[in-house]
Amino acid sequence: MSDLNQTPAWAALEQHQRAVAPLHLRDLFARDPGRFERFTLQAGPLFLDYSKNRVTDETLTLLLALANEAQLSAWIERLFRGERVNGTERRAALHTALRHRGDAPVLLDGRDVMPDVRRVLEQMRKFSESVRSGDWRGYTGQPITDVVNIGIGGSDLGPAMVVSALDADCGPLRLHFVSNVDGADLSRTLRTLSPEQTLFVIASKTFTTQETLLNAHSARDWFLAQAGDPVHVARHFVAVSTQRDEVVRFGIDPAHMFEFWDWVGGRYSLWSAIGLPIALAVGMDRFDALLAGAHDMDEHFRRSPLARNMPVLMGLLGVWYINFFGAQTQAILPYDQGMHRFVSHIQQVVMESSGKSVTREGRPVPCATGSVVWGGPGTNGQHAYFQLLHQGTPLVPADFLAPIESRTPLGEHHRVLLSNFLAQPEALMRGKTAAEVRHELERTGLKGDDLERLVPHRCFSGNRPSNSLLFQKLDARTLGALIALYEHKTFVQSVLWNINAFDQWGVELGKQLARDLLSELSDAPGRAPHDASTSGLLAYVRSRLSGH
Ligand code: G6Q
Repeated sequence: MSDLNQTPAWAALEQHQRAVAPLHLRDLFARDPGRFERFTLQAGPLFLDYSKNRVTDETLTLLLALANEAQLSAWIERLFRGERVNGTERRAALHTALRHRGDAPVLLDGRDVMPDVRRVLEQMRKFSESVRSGDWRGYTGQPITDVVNIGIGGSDLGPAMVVSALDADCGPLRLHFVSNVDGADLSRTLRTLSPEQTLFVIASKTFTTQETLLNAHSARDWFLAQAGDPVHVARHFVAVSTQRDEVVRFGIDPAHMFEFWDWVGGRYSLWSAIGLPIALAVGMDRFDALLAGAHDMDEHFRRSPLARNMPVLMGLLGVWYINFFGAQTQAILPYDQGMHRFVSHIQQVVMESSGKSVTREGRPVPCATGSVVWGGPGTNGQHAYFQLLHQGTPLVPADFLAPIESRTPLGEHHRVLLSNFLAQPEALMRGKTAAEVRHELERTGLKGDDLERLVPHRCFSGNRPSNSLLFQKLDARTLGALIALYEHKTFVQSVLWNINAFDQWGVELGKQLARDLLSELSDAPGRAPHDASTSGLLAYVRSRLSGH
């Protein structure tokens, strides 16, 4: 494929950007009473207002032309049809099969994957129901009260996010997530638990990840210190993995293994058996609703015309800011405390998928790819980093998300939350002119130099773009649609940049490097000489370690 930045569509967008850059959103709204109607879209439970973006009708036409140039529609079909879109690992990325509904087959190399998907879903249902109902007993005959998921990255962030977003506290089980190899993570969690009533889910696609295996071994030692006989491990340790042999090697009965497959990427795996802690926390019916919501979004993404396609529009708007305005970061700001882990999960989806600098063919990419995704729940951020959003120099496109209904009986809290959700994008868009600031200050009695000195500090340039995403309430189905929306948005951008969204060699590098240095910490010779800084640091750490 030829580089997209060499196409007429790209050149047209560059030229168009020069015309749009001086336009102020305030004027675009004033001039065009139909802007909100035209630049809003409903997809299932999600309502997107993208009218506060620095775009005109022509911008969207040109961005869609760019998408056509990149053959986006054909790539979407390739994704759903199980083609090997992950070229470097020669794998499909069929996470959409995990949430597929109905009886139609989903073929991978001519074989229907759905019987396997359904078999594992059924296994998850039986198991989660027996643990939740108290039928599943620990080694002393007591029911399970606490579940500890041990996993990292894709085997942690997704399930941990969904469990906190779906308000799992009301279920019969307490869920804990241990990911960091820093022993503080595991010991802090185990401190309050009783081995007799604790179930460990060891979640690892490869079952070779250093952090997870070390945490799992330490958890087993902790368990056996009380339980004594290793035969009891079977009632307290289950595994989620693609690697049966490794699971057996660890000592978990394969009957207690929940399988998934190499065509499921780690950051796209919460829909697979990696979602077991979700089913344990909120029940299999709600896990199923989560899958159904994601499937609704899959259908919308696959079937809607590009111009009325939510992940496509959000992806193209991202490209507009990253490639034509030089934006380097993007904020995600959910006005829902339960979504406090949402940003970390989407951050992984986006930054691991788009953090690439060569094309699918291995040539250097000719334009910027990806952006730093950050953010957190509103209103907290308003008292912290929003200052930079309002008055800083970088352009930070922001997504504001909010449920219309609260899940708590504290209705007044929710009205305050919603008023903030509405106020911030408006302020970012409108800004405040010098005349408005003067008028405001005069009303406080300030005048002359004292007033003028303050004016530049209290002006807001505005014209800062945002999307607003509203949904009735954050139930499982809606959350499924929201996560799938960001997954597909990320895929759209990868198609435009012609990069592989489904490999992660940078993550693999981290795994490799740490293994090598671990042996050197114990005085074993290294495989390759280090630079002076690393050798110096290694020697420093070694001397202090042995000094203890
Ligand atoms: C996700 C990444 C990465 C991975 C973890 C854990 O896409 O590949 O975050 O999920 O490194 O890997 P395992 O599940 O194999 O332990």
